[in-house]
Amino acid sequence: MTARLAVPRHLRRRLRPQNEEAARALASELGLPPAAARALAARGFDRSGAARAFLFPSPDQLHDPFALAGLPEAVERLASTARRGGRVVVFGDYDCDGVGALAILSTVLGRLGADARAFIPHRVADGYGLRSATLARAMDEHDPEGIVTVDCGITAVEPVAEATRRGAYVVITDHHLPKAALPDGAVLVDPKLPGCPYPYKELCGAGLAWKLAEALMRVAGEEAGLSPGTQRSWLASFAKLAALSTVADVVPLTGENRVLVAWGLAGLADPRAPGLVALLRRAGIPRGRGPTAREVAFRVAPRLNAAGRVDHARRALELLTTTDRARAERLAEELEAANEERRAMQDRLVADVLSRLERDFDPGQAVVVEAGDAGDVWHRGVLGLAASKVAERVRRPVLLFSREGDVLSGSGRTFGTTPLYERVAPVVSRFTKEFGGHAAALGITLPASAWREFRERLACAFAEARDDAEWETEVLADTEARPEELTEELARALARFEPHGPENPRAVLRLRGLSWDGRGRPVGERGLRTTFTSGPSRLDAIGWTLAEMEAGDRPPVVDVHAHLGIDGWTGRPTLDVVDVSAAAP
Ligand SMILES: [Mn+2]
Repeated sequence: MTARLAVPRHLRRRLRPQNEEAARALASELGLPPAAARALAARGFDRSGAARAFLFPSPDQLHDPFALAGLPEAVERLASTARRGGRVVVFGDYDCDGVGALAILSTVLGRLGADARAFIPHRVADGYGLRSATLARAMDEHDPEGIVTVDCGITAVEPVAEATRRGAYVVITDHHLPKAALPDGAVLVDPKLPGCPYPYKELCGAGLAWKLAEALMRVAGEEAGLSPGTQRSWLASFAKLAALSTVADVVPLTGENRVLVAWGLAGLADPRAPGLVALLRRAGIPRGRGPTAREVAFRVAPRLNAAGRVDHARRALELLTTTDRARAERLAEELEAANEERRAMQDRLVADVLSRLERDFDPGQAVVVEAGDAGDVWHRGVLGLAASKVAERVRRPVLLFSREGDVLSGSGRTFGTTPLYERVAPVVSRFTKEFGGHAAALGITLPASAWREFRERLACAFAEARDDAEWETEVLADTEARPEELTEELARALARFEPHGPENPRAVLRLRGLSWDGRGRPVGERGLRTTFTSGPSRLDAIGWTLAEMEAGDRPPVVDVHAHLGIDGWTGRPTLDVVDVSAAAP
């Protein structure tokens, strides 16, 4: 690591506003340890009904799918095709969300009698989304009476017009932000459409496909010979797929998303489908329990995503839908190899970008924008992954572009809270219409001739809007706890806050004025197992980066921010340290 890239980290420590009165009521009404009740109240679950629903997520909390604008018409169209055994193309996306959504919707349409054909664009050859050329190919290949999209299409004005001109009906189901111009002549289902009364806006593509599947079952399941029990068991299997996709798509794990994920992950304790069995085994998830959201994010989803990154995502879709054990094993093995290849590609690109930045990164710059020639190193399939790795390293938003002929394809990832799309859109819209994304990530296709001017203007725009507070790391404590409160019972109550993800992080407790002798046993590369004390209390702790603090710099009296868990080895409540600092006076 060179000095140039040693960008300092700024920490901001904050305690969520506390609501003692609500916390006391929750503790007594729900029989919770007071610290858990304080954390819940501080997160806004300050009434017992809401708190109970949060602690015990269950499918009966899901909203009525028919509240989604456009959904009743979508169901009518698709159910009518299914009844007649008509053919429909389910058009998806090559990432884990798109593939999960395709698996759900093509399976349910097939069960209801349709001739459902899944179609996935190729990441590099076709590019993202419902494009005219890709859609034309799908129609030529399958000659369907209708097309239903999942996880894409809400901005595809021209392609939809072409498809309807060719006589197909089009149903768009998407969760991305619509632009001002909406596709005409199609049934549109997207919770983010202006005026859609649906109470929850954060579903991912597969979550939305699950809602559509539920509605289709309700309308057409019985005539297709599916008993209510069979329908429920199908929906439970689809929840497993929706859970993987929801975690993979990094959408907020709040409300309905969290309900689907909790249900699906619990269901994965008994995966049943041969593809899921093989996939979970390869990902090292022990049999008999479902994976955690974290395990899905780091071990399961990357394997599903790898297919589309290095080759074609259809292998991931086949894995999720096959009923053949031997085939499932074979596909899981292929995805394993694809994932290894993806990792190597990503490492090569990150190394290339970092070596450039070691030469000319200037801490004064507010964004990193780099391009390279497509090929082994600047492979389009890993631009986004590499951008987020580089962003973590230099603590700046990063955009990486791959040059192929006269076209640049790029992928951007933000750092901290910089609203990436908002910063980039006004600049990029001068050069191309082909871009989309949100606060955290975006994709851009640009004429190569625009590169220099684009890069300069973007650097200016970021410099003008620069706000270093966006790049600070916030340690947000849910509540302050006293050492004697750190019991097994509290650890169990806090475990009910799972599954964790964006907007529902693991609870953080703040402990003040603990004594520390600074000693401990090293764990892994940078970790330390240690003990804090407070009067008679001894608090076991593990800090995964704690050994980075030199032994001589360890203060004798500290404030600690930490999660509370049960240690797998000792079976005792143990602090999982987030941050240790000299005690505030
Ligand atoms: Mn998605």
